[in-house]
Amino acid sequence: MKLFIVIFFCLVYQLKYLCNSVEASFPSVLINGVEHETFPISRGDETRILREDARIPKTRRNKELPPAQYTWGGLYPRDTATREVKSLDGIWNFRLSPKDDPDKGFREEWYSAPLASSGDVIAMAVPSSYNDVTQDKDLRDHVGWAWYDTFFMTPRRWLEDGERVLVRLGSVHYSCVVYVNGVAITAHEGGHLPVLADVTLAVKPADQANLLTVAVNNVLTNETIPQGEIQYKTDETMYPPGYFIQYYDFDFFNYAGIHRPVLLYSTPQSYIDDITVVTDATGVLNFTIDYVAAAGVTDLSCSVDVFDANMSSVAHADACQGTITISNPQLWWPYLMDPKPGYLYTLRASIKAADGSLVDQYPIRVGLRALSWGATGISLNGKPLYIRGCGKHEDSDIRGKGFDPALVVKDFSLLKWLGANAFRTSHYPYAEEIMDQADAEGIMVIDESPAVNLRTFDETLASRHSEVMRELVRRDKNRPAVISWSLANEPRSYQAAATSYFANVSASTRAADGTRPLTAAINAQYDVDLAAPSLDVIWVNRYYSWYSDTGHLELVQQQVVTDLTRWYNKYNKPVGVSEYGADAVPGLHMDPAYTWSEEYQMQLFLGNFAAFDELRGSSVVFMGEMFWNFADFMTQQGTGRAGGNKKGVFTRSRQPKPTSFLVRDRYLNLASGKQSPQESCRWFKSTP
Ligand code: GCB
Repeated sequence: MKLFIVIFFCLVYQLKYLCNSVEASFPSVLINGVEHETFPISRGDETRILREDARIPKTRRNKELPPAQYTWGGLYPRDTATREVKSLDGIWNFRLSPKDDPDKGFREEWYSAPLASSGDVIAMAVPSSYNDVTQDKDLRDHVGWAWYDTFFMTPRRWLEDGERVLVRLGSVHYSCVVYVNGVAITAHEGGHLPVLADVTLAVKPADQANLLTVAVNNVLTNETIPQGEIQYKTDETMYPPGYFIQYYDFDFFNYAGIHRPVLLYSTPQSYIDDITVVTDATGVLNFTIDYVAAAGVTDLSCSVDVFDANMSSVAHADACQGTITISNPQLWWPYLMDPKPGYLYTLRASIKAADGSLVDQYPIRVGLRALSWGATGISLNGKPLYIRGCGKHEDSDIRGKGFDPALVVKDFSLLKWLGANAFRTSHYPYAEEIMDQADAEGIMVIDESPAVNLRTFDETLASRHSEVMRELVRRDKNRPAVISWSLANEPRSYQAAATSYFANVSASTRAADGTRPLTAAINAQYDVDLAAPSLDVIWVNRYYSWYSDTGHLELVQQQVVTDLTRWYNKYNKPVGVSEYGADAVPGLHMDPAYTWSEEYQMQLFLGNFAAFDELRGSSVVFMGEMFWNFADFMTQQGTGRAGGNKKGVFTRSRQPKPTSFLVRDRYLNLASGKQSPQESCRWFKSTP
């Protein structure tokens, strides 16, 4: 009875709390000609907007930036015969704009002089999320603008040679404005994808330092991808005036900051802008080189050289677009499908002047492989694929979502230790350096957009979503490891508007790349979901015995089999499980298995394994299994999360939980086909 009363009062309190959180609707602002919903900057439901001219200072106003600045991060900066790269990573200066006065930095023009001259600064690591690097709760939980700056020098020879000078930020979460010497060069919306700023006209002579300032905003609204919402708490008897929170319902911490490397680089004035490669499994390679000619330059020509892994030349063509055939091709294979997985050739594109002199040169890594899909499943180089993988996060202690090469190496080492051949970039595009490693190690990738937990669907969001997909495809289209584009994770795809929304986003993504199947990780039920008709293959996230029938491990096998069979029977498309799992607190043991214990996580995995084996032996085209999650990760605070999400088979510091040994046993057996995967882990089961 006592418990009942407590629950009743909790519910009443919760309802009141919810009613107090009103969804504010904000006027929109124009940022570089694009309309954006703004964010809260004042108290209560009074809202002020950040004026366009506050974001983009006078010097840039009325100067149209080329649209590509917003959607194309350019080829990854590399040192070549014609280009040079300098890293700007390190420790920068940093200051938050006050939460209740977010436009202060714009009003006071913090970008016009070093941040240190307009107030206090702290040291901030780049790349890193800013949230967890100090002991300051306000910094961890900040909502709004944050300011970074640093100085850089431009090498004299770049200027003497009249090179283009660019700054590229691998990802800034969520939106940013980039200034050089007080001039706003570009603005970008969306984390997880590169931001490119052509600073040629903004840099000073070589003997003078340049000030690079980056204003970063982490606010998520119903118009951003992912979505979020600023909620004002207007009951001043319960909340201080103007109190608001950033609400979001995806299950990972909304880390913010400059998350990936910042590179300063040069290219010639006429430069290679993009390269597209499509291969097959016979050694045929179709290529297209897109270049931009400097004003007045007309007669450029292209050539292509292909080198094997020892950098011996294996093919050459003189064309900007064409087909070359590599004899005795060494195909790209996934890990454990061939003794030499991840074999990469180098395709070096060149553009030359009329006199034959080299103008620009850029190499990309290419894997020769053919991907096909249809009612019978997915095949690579003519062999059926079975996906053994997991969902991951870019997440670690202190750095948050900041890129860390040591972590990349460790994670690939663990993926291979597990015998995994794939991961999904849940729930946003991962760093290009991670994708490079996937190509090189033969780990297949389901490349997911940042559209996680979409709550509403409309045309504006669909066009933003399509734009993000085009950016993602353009960045990753040449990667052999990418075997699928995932449009979204757990959209509320039961809403009527989801039908046209997904038809629309699928069509624009297919137009950008028709060489890979489209998918999404769906959690709606098979009879109400409206996204699947627009997809080529269907992945579902399923938490039987965790979020439903909690504690009833005996139901897992039956429920997974029933569910997946229904999906398959309805669509006759390949199906797979993109998420299943249970939280396990490292070191918590309870036998018989009890929720949150390591035993429970193991038993739940075993139940799923049994279901997957049953499905594999049935008429269902079951394309693979991906557990959730590779490692424990940080989330927003909540009563269902104990210091973050504990569904990792590794801890956040990448130490094994017992389940990782079960997975390893199964995946290695699946890969070798030596023994039934279930056979090998029978001894773990508590019921014989
Ligand atoms: C899901 C989500 C993932 C969550 C997971 C969980 O379905 O896709 O982001 O972390 O469930 O642990 O609840």
